[in-house]
Amino acid sequence: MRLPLVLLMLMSTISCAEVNAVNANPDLDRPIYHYMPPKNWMNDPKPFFHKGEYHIFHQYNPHDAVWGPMHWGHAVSTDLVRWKRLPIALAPTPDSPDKDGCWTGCVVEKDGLFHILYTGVDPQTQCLATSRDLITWEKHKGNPVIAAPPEGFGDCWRDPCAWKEGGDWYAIIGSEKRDVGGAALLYRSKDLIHWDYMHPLFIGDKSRDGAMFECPDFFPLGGKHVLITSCGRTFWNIGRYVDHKFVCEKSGLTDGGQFYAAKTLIDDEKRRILWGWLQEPRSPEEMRAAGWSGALSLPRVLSLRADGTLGMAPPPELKALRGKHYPSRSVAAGEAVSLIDDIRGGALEITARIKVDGFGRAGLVLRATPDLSEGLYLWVDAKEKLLSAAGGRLPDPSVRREQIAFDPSDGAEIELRIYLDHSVLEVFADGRACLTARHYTKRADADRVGLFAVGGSAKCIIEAWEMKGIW
Ligand code: DQQ
Repeated sequence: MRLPLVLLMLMSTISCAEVNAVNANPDLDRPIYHYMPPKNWMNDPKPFFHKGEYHIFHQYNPHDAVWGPMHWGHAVSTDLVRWKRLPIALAPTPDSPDKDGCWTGCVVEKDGLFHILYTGVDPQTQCLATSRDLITWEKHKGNPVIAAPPEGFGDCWRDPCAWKEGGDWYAIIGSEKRDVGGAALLYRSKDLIHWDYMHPLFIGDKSRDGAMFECPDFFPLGGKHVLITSCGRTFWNIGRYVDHKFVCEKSGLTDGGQFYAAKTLIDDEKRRILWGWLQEPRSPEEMRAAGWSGALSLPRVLSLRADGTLGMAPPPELKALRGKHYPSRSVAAGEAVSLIDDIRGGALEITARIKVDGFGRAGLVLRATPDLSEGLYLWVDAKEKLLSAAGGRLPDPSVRREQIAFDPSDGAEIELRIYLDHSVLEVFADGRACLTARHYTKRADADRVGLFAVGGSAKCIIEAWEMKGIW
């Protein structure tokens, strides 16, 4: 059953007045085309697709702009671009297994009923809630459905990810094998209520992908299987799924920057789409002063590349947000930053095709002030074989550097698809590496775009669009 929007707004903790107040807020750092709750804290998206609707559930603290007692916020989109905020789906229940928070999990449909499997705290246990309409959720009376971790694994075990296979349901739960690495523990069930522990689907290596797995996600892609895990950063692992075990063949980072706890859905076009939590490298005081923290990344359409690595691309739907067009032009970049006259703004999509000759460093500066005393630098370094972003000044914009391995190979043209949304920068490099950075400013004139090249020369073809807000 569908509820009218007005009714949803009334049921929600979010009022129209609050939404309007947010729209009128002149905050220079607040994104306008990335989904966020109107105020306070969000993290960890949990995507779910049903009958033409993209649902994003997410961790949400409705009381404060810092992490706290976790609720499940909820939003829906029919076009992957514009989101409608929906009422809170789950809130902690006093004197229950989730009294201290409803942590991350997943949403599945079984026999026409929707189920959320999630982690209740504290202690960490796995709980179930059901719904007929994805809006109103009822917690299972017998929670928790999985009360304790198996022997040999730590008490930190959370964030179930479930799927149907044959006639059975399977779920992995993120865990840790002390002194070894993260673990994805595999369970099986007939009814989503009674679960039997089987064995680890996969155990990682703590020197490579961290001591514990948070928010695991597991799915088929292009004839292989992908296991996404998060520990400090979010990793992809591609391999084979054999006898209910995952055999990893290749791994890498989904993003080198402020992007975490990524999870996916599959839509009716059979696209596997990934979203992550855009983190906020700000102090609690700064987050409280802003009144908000965290955003949903743009959707990333996944593919298996010919070299066996993970491909990530922005979906074509994002073009609906394009406004004023800055036509394609060729610019030669030199040691000094050259600001481009006409391309300006806090919300831009930019396509930059760069050819780096010699072992140089070449890139763009965004959110630059006219005097270049501030700016967010994004560059490819052919010698370091890195794609990096950092706020500050040239030649060493090193205040906080985000980076990811990226080999431009000498003389080749690379394509950077850049999405700037005030404090958010998301970059897709050649469809094979992604980088997210956050950059804050107090200057309204920090809206310029420029190009530079150091230690070599660079030719750049650049095209841009202003981006419209989604609210
Ligand atoms: N965030 C949740 C946990 C998860 C972590 C708590 C990852 O369930 O492991 O807010 O960001």
